[in-house]
Amino acid sequence: MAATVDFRRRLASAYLEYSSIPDYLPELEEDIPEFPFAQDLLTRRHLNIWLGDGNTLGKLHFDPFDNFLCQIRGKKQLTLFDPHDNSKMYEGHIPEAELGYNRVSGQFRRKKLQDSTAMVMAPVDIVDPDFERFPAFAEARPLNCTINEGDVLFMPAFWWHEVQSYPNVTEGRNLAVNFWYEPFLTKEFPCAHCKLDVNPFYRHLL
Ligand SMILES: O=C(O)CCC(=O)C(=O)O
Repeated sequence: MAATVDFRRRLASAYLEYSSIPDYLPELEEDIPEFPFAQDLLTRRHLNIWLGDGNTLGKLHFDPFDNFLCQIRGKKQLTLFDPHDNSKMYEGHIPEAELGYNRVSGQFRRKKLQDSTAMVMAPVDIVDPDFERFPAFAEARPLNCTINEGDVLFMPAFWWHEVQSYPNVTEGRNLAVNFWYEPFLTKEFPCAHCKLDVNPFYRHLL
């Protein structure tokens, strides 16, 4: 569970994100069958739930898994960048912070920094990029995509994505699940300058 603060819109949201359904909500798993074409081809590593009030912003990052992101309630607008643009993205391993909320002041304060490097983030604000600090980003080409209820987006591993969620109008929530698979194209990780290649795990398919 994460508390996401969207400073741009001055909203604080509770967001159940990156949460493993088999670990935390196993009773749901039988309602979420895998896509047959993927089941026969790819090896599933995670099945995650993403549940919030729909006012959350997932900052620019990538994950080392092939991803089927399935939108169930609300919608998500994604900005995507090809991993071949990596030299323009200023890849960094920005530790996530644990925040404490002060009810009296209504302020969040940083309690500690996590030491995980699982999250690979770009420091660039894609809405208002600072081209003096990040000049190469001017050459990166974004792809924009919206997924609505019932849509599934296939996002190959290492594709950069920033995700703005919006609530479903009648229920005021955003719900998605995603299947993360062992990636078909992979690279050393974390390694900003390494190139993608066929994952030896799948060489038998070639
Ligand atoms: O929906 C979000 O807030 C982020 C989703 C995401 O990062 C993912 O599917 O890998």
